[in-house]
Amino acid sequence: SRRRFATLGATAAIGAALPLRYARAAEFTFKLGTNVPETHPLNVHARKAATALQEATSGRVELQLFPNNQLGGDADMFSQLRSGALECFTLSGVNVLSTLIPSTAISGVGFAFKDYPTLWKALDGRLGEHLRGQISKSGIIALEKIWDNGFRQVTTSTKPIVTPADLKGMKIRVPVSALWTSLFKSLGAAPTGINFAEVYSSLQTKIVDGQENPPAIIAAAKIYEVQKYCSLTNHMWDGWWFLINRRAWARLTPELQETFARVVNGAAMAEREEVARQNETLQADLAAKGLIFNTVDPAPFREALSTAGFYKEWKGKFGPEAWSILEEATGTLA
Ligand code: X2X
Repeated sequence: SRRRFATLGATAAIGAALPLRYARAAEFTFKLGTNVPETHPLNVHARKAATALQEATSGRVELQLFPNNQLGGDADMFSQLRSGALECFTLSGVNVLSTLIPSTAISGVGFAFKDYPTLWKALDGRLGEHLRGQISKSGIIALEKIWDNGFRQVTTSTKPIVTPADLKGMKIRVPVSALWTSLFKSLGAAPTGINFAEVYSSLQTKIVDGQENPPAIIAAAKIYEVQKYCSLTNHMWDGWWFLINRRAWARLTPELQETFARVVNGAAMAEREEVARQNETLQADLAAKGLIFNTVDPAPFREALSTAGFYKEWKGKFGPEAWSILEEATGTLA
């Protein structure tokens, strides 16, 4: 429903809250929830997308950003997205999305992607297409370009992780996800599923001794304040799908849908560049803040996963079709 403010001159408060050129309420207001702090490139580029979208639609479409779990944790935001209370949510396919659609976790298989070129080729290609198809079957729209979170590294308050033996029995936080839990159990650790909103406090109060995330998150969420070591395990890559409630999406005209997708996918591409930059430069900053880094040989970790039957189990769960699409990009995983 299109709301016009004929007496805009008299409604100074409303007019003042909007840029002058768009001095009327937007026709479509979409809220976007994210689970990471304001300063993370995900939010920086989502804000840029909001401005670009307003310009590209002459103010007809407004994207309102709610970063840092302001609308609730991952599980809360996901149920709001499904009910339509929240129009947009950036969510990893390996995170709570996989509690509804188990197949979306396949991009998080341990040590699957060796580098960024390999993974963008897969996620912007056949694997991404396959995953968006699965998401769409559940009545949720996923835009084409996945946003970068990054290659994940283990941080702890107790000791550096050099070999799988160092993870033995370690209480480590993972997102709420069967694949993530299985990965760390297979490596001998004692993982606990916790939404990102509670990660800082659970590290601070020592509910867990460690967690795993890329440098851009360790910096934005100030995880270095409550952790001492960062071991460069690169054990998996993760990203965020830009998800949209199907009924909200259907309210946009095809032209507005096209503009929305173009602007948001463009912002995702810019975010990828920024995250890649940060993940290269942040180590020095974080080291200066006291985090102690060590490099890790991935071979014994991959071997431990094979020995524990991790690849065999997940190949069975995802099924031969999805697994072959993954291995088309990564080479044989065993
Ligand atoms: O929950 C996490 O650790 C985070 C922020 O990286 C994800 O969204 C998967």
